[in-house]
Amino acid sequence: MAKRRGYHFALLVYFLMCTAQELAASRAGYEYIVEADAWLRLHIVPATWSDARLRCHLEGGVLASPTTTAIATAMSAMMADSKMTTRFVFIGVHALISKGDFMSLDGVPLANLSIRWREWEPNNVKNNEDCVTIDGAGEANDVSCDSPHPYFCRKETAKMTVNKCGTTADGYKLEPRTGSCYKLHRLARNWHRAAMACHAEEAHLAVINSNLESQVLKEIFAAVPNNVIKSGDPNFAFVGVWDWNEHGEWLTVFGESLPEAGFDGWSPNEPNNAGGQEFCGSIKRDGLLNDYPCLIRLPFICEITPK
Ligand code: MAN
Ligand code: CA
Repeated sequence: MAKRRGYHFALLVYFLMCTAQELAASRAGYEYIVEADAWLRLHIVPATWSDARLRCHLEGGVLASPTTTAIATAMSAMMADSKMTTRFVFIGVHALISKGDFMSLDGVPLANLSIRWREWEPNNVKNNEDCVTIDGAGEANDVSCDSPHPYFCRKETAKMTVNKCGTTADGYKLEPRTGSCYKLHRLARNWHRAAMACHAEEAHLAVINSNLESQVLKEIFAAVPNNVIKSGDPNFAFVGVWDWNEHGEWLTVFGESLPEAGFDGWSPNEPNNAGGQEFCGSIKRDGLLNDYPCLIRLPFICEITPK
């Protein structure tokens, strides 16, 4: 009898392990590569190498390189499974530090990577090929860093834990008064980069839908003193509204007008389009809206709205 119970227990454990594996197989666009104990994501929308590098970084990962044969094999398999129309995918290998000296982003030299060049490559066409793609066969080619290609990001298992805000990104806190999670980024970015950072964290630039939410953001901003804002004006934080047509027609990042969104509280004397270039939305430390130049860097607030 005891033996039978043991058998059933073993079956149960096996079943639970299988289920856990299934769940672990894919998360936030990443796939678990068992042999490498790492997570890979193939971004199929082409980007320049530096935008690709930034996107991976903002996701908490790195533009991936085939550092082992297990990773190289997984990359080929993912490319084969995808619906891409292009053949070449950026990896983290580059020669931007020293021309011709290809290395991964973590400094591993070419000789120690699992890379095979295509015939006649690398050839540094026009002396402008400092970045590297691989094709479905896993063969490498040096290409211009400025031409867009799909790309691979890699994240370590330790950074894949989903928190109660539903993201693997850290720093999000649930606010019971609105039911949303928020994060104030202290490293300043321009408005579009800020939006990109939020999306990389499965969030969006914060959208204020009520006086209460304006009050909540005011408190979140107040908790971050001026001297811990890195490189931007500490008196403003970007949020998810913009004057998309540059004619004073302010919309949220979800396309609603401010009255439709439920909050159009501008700070006194705003919007004033100071300097004629203020087409992106921020809040002041009073929690009220201010128009601000899109290209100047500010701290910013991301939000995850519960599903
Ligand atoms: C001042 C005001 C604001 C404006 C900022 C830009 O604070 O004129 O309206 O957005 O400067 O730095
Ligand atoms: Ca303004």
